[in-house]
Amino acid sequence: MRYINTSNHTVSNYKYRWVKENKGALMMSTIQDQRLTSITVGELMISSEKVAHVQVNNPLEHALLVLVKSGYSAVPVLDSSYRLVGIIGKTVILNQTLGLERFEFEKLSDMRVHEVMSNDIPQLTKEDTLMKGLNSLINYPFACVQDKEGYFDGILTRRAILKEIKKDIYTAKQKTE
Ligand code: 4BW
Repeated sequence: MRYINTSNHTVSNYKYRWVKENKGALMMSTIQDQRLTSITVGELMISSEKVAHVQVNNPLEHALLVLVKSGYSAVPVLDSSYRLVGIIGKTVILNQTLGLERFEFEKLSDMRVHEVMSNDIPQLTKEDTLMKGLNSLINYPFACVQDKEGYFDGILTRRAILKEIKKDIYTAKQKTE
């Protein structure tokens, strides 16, 4: 408070002192920001071979089996050429089987994945920045990564983004201490 009064001269003295005292932290924060913005989705994604997925024409029974066995609540849906076409989750499948008084699991063998999957897929490319990935993951637990022809490359998860941001915060903290 001592430095702030109505005189412009005193305000600029205050700003000067503040910048001087916090120069190290400001520089570090800029370097950190540059590092974060230079990281690409390709560096952080889980590659396609490690991603559990289902095929668009699979019966719902198979999709539920994959979801239960893998432990994931939702996975990508691919066509027979490994192009990304949607996302399917446990909740939507279970809702389909919900009868008036019980789950009618027999319905699962008659229905196909394409009948219930969601086409609302957050999409990224390997070249996109971490910041673009971060924006996609505000509303979704994972985003699908595909190439220009629509072939599936993998997924970017919230976990991967959070890990990277945590790493950055720790590095910045250590360097300013
Ligand atoms: O089997 C699991 N192993 C590990 N290490 N963590 C798991 C596993 N199952 C769930 N988790 C954890 C992760 O932190 O619970 C979070 C929520 O899982 P979800 O959404 O609801 O099944 C996981 O967060 P995440 O790693 O940021 O993943 C976000 C979402 O991405 C998951 C799932 O829908 C999808 N996903 C993640 N890895 C996948 C995958 N889908 C298919 N194959 C994979 N390898």
